[in-house]
Amino acid sequence: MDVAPDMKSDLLSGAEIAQYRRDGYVVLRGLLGPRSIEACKAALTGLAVGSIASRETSLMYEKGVDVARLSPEEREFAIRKYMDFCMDAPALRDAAFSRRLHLVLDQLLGQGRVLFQEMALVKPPRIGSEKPWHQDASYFRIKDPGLVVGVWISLDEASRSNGCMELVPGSHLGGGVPHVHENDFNLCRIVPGKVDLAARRAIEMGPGDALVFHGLIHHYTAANTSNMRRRAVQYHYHQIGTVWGSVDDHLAHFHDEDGNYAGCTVPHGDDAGSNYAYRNGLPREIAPVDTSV
Ligand SMILES: O=C(O)CCC(=O)C(=O)O
Repeated sequence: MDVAPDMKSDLLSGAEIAQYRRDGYVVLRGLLGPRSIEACKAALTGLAVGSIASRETSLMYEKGVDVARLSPEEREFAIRKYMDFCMDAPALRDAAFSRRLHLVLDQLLGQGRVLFQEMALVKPPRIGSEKPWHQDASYFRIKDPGLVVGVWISLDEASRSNGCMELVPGSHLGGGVPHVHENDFNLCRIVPGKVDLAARRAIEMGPGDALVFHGLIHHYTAANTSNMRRRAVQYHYHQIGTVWGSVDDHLAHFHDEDGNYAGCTVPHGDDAGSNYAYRNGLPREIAPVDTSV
């Protein structure tokens, strides 16, 4: 993307670029301005209560919730995750296309990428469950995980008490590590002992702040036991020219000591017949939008 003179201040400094290389993440404060934040929150509410039609969006609920017994308004507070909403909710698509974000990603990864996945993680007060330690690249059969970046944008204050992002700086440099799950793909986790918990860092963020993180960084969010909401949207991008591969290609990055597949893209455990179907992301071109307002 060309950089207009008035946008130069949006660029990362050399030190911040070096930090991304070394630590595997960088925080962009105030990526979304107040109007964009409100529009994103209103879109999530609209999708939850049905005032915005869900043509492609899917909703997942916290475990143990009897959705049929809840009113639409109550349902919003039982949702764990929204997926595939960009075509239904322009405000959420605009956040993914933030001009400043893509100037920064051009700096970090080179020019040209696609948005291939979107989700919102909205840990409801008191019942929002934890997301175990994992590497996002364990979910994507991409041949070079270094060409994938995750962007997690907080819509509320995110602190230790309501389940902010925690990560291990520099863990992306160790490559893929084995994961296990019990046929709940949201609970796919790095095998015990492979996360350097002593080095974990909590990244507290305000509304509109964005965490840009490498596809191989070890990260986690705790359960939300507080009375505060913790809504966030998360987008994944890969650079143009990224090659999607087979399970065998993925096994090259994610395998156990015996060489067995240990990524998060196939069902395993005692229910290998679950209805999970892996699909590559949907590649959408970026059309930059000003989200600073
Ligand atoms: O926002 C969260 O709670 C977890 C986000 C995350 O790491 C993921 O979904 O991969």
